[in-house]
Amino acid sequence: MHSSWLNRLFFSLTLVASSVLAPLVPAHAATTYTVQAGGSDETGGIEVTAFMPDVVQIQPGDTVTWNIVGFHNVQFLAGQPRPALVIPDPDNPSQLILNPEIAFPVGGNVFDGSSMVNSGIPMEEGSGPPQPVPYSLTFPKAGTYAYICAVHPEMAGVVLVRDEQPPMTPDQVASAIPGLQKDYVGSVQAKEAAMSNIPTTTIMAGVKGTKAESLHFTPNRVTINVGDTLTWTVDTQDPHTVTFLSGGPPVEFFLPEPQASGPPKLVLNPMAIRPAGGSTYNGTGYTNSGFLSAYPTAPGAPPPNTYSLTFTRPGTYSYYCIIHGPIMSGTVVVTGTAGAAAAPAAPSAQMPAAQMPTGK
Ligand SMILES: [Cu+2]
Repeated sequence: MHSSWLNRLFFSLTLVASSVLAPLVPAHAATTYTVQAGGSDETGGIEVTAFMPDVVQIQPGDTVTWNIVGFHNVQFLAGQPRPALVIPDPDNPSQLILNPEIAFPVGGNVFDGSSMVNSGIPMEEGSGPPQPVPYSLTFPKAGTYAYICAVHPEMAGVVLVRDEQPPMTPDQVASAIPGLQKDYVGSVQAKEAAMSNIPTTTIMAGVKGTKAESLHFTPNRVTINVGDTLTWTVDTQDPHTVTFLSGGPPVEFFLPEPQASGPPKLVLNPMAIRPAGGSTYNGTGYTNSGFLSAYPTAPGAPPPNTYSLTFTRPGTYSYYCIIHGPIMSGTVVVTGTAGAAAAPAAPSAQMPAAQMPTGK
């Protein structure tokens, strides 16, 4: 009796309140739109470097959920400069670390344009295609909000927050994603197919298509003669290494250093990023290109985007990229007679210091 009377009072107050407030409140229920950040083929060997779709229009109060697929972040800079992906460790400038401002979350789950927010990078280990990791932001105010993936220089998006009805419903936005991903992955597959069966001494470390790139060496297997030199070239947004372990153990790219508080420091393993083993290879010893990138890693220096190695002994040699792991592997078959080639150059030659990444 008592409670039903209260209920009725509450109900009528609600009616009054809603009729008074109605003209002030946007005429829609808060809605969530899903955008995919990055993507993959079914093997994990081709990564999409796009937000799909890269422009989404919503209304004030709506939420965007990004499903982050792979090594990407979602970062709204809010007027701050773009952060460098790799920086000198403030506590020990002789080592390089993954910038914690990119690697780990910053800010909450509401973005009004006033200060930077960042999803952080999902750090999932494992083989096979990456699994989606969601990140959500609610946008209370109308505006035009640009954002980036701080890992991939060409990966950017915009959230348009407008009072009027958006042109696409959340379902329409979601249903556009598979087609975009297929097109971007397909652009890489077509390029790889065209490059695969051509005899060559030049190998692409990653093949760059339209808003996607491979984690493959292409051609993946080459046959050369003793004394020949192979050259690897990088033009992708991702950096790579060309690394011959010669039967040694795999090398970690990150050496996490636990901190007194907060997330670990992600130190770049010097063994991964520095060249080793010289300019010739006889099938033994740790031989590494060091950090290869299409982008300069030191002010005024050219990008460290090529690596050459001369093969001095017949055999079948496998190599891989330390940054991307076993999915990015290749094979060199060297034919001929040992000793038939000219004497190899001194194996102690070092790559120039300008090729070391500094995060600048
Ligand atoms: Cu990215």
